[in-house]
Amino acid sequence: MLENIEVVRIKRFAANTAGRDFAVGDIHGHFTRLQAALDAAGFDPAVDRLFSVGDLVDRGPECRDVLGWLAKPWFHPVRGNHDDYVCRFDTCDVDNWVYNGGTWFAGLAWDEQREFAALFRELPIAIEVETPGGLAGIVHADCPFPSWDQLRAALEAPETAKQLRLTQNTCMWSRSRIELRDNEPIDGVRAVVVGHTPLPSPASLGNVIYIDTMGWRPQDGGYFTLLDLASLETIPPTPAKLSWD
Ligand SMILES: [Mn+2]
Repeated sequence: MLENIEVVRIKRFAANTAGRDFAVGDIHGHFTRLQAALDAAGFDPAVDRLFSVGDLVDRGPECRDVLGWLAKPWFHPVRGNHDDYVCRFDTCDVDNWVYNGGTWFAGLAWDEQREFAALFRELPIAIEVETPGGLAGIVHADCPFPSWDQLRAALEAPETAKQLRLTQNTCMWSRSRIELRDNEPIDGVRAVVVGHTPLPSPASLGNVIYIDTMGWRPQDGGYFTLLDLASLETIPPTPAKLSWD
């Protein structure tokens, strides 16, 4: 039964000693374009890994392809707010979801909807990856605490269901750091990689790196950014400095 699956809310990955680790921004059903970006970077599925900040589906034309991508052993996404709609498909505000790109899901058969939801409920809220330069954290939208250790504790051992809900929702939905241009770094982690807020090029606030460069919106000049988690350099290279100034 679905209810008995043990949910892992934060997943840890040991350093990749054989290949490279990349993070990519929101995908939104554009897997052909994502594959083209990987090809351009010489991504090697035998040794390299791709971490995703989530928002795998909605808006784009290839949402169903996510099933094939979730089966790839080198593809590791966290849960974005759009992915969370899939998890809550039987209880969420469907009109709001359809308005935000969820039409593809409404067209699926009930059994398929359940299959998607079961897979998406396994997506962690946060991922941490060991790199030669220190720990890299990944969440969809933001880290709700001044330290990564606090986030880990709040996800692994929440005090109340309400506190857990608040933590998860902030991880998946918050834009307050970017709206406030909050430069305060997050302790206990080298970098926190996020998407959720579309930008013309990657940017950083403190050690929080924003990489949703709208690969899902090519008609507006969007492209996929691959962030190398060891060097914190991007493919394609980021114009000027990786920051607001
Ligand atoms: Mn989002």
